[in-house]
Amino acid sequence: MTARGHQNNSINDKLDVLLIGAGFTGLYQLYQLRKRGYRVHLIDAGKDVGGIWHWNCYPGARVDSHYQIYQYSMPELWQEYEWKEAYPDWAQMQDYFYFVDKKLSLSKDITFNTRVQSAEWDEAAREWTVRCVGHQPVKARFVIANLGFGAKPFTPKFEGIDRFKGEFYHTGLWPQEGVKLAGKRVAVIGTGASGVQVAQEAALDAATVTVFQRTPNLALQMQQKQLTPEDNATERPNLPAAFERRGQCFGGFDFDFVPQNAVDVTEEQRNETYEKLWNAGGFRFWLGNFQDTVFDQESNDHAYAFWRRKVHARVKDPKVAEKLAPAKAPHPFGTKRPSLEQWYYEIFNQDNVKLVDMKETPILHFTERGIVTAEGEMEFDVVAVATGFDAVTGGLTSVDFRSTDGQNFKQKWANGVRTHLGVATQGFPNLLFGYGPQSPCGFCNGPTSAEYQGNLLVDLMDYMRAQNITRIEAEPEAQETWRDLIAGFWATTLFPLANSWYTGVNIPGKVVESLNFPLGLPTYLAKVKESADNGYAGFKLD
Ligand code: N01
Repeated sequence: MTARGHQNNSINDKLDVLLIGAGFTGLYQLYQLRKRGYRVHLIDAGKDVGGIWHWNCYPGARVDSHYQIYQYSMPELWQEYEWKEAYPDWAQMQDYFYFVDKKLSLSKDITFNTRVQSAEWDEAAREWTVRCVGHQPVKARFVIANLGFGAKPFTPKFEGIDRFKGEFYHTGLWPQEGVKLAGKRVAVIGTGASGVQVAQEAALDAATVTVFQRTPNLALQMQQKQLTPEDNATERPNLPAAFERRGQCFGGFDFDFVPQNAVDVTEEQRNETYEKLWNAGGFRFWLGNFQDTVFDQESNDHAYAFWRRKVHARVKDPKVAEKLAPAKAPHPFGTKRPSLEQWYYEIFNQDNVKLVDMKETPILHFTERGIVTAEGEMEFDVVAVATGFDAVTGGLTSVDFRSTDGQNFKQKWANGVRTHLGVATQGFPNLLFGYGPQSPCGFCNGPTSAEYQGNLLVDLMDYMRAQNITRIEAEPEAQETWRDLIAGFWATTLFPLANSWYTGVNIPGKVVESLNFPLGLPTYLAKVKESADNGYAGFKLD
């Protein structure tokens, strides 16, 4: 994989559709809309295609979905591409995006290195004027923002951070040229998916690794596998069925929950199922577990106890094991996104790896040389800040999109997110979003959502074109119905008991609510179909 240079295509004509974001979602729409004859162009702040896989290049960054379903379903792509690992790393993902770009000739219709700053709606002309850094304003009838859920990295305000003389990087803004960790004293702050991966990788050759954990990650075994060309060839005939299955499963994977309650089977049956799921690896112990796991505390306790036993068996020091997998669960299992790990727990058996429990010994402040806790100063060469994102809404609230009543998304959603079907908000006509707030987003495998939601958006464009409709806006009542559906369901689950980016609680001052559509992809698709079959009910079209 080599870095590529792009000419900075400029946009001179009025567009039918301006897409923002060159990840799985935006690229799919570019391909589909162009094929259907729309004047469409895409803008991205990054230097190249890939979206989150362009930015997420920290050591150890790796996909948490197996490759079979973490790719596009277009035959010209999957019939040819060779995967090297069952759970590909960021470098392979970048390579995959370059392959997709080449096969589908996408980047000729993309302007890179261009961050969208603001956009205003012209009611008379029925079009958006979109302003970007380094480009003349762009006019488009429709804008589709495909900004992903991790567009806005979050760094807490650690005291004295400006004094620190070492290297300091947020995992979501990791330098593209890489950072050498070998032989260095590395701190990792945060133990979400990013923190677990970077800690695990750093422990291979860093001089020391200090992991600052506030909440243990209930991480699951990845069961990584290297793939030969023969493995790829053997698996290819199975891919169409796996792609098809994605639309039928809660999380857009090719497996679903066990249609049984954990509390309704014997202990022996339960453990047999757990063991099978565990050994199959990936998210199966989460999204393929008993159907009552995230609804029923007793069922959840069984899953947690099984998971805890597995972790304790791998960590030699019982005190450290207890910090990583405490007797009292930090939150119900599965209500905060588990990570996939390969040798994460074993790193704590190494002499050069230390776990700091931030609940007992929080970071007091930074110094020139490192970090001070109640136990004293620790010196570091590199600090990897893996503290997550202003997730799901952060992309939209960072751009100054102005509604018909002059508000931006931050103001509009000051009392909580409101959308219809997770694709549009009242007051922002002709502005649609993919993989956005109140869509399956955070609960859905990315490429699955890119295609299924992409099809919804493309079909909607086709419908409007066929009916000569030039304006679409979400209806306020439909937004309230959508919001109530989400909130009502959320309250029946154990999810509200966890502090996670699923609810926005990780960002100071953010409204705490379910930011994603939590009823699963099949229910989402049924709701979309219901609206489409009724002339896109819930939208005002004219
Ligand atoms: O972020 P996170 P992430 N002081 O928000 C801690 C996707 N993803 O970047 O749990 C100290 O999950 C925070 O602690 P706590 C994936 O969907 C995918 O890891 O709030 N610590 C937590 O440990 C994932 O879920 C992949 O107590 C602080 C961590 O920082 C999502 O992105 C790879 C703190 C943040 O965890 C986000 O993952 C990477 C503070 N002030 C990411 N503030 C793959 O598929 C926060 N923390 C491979």
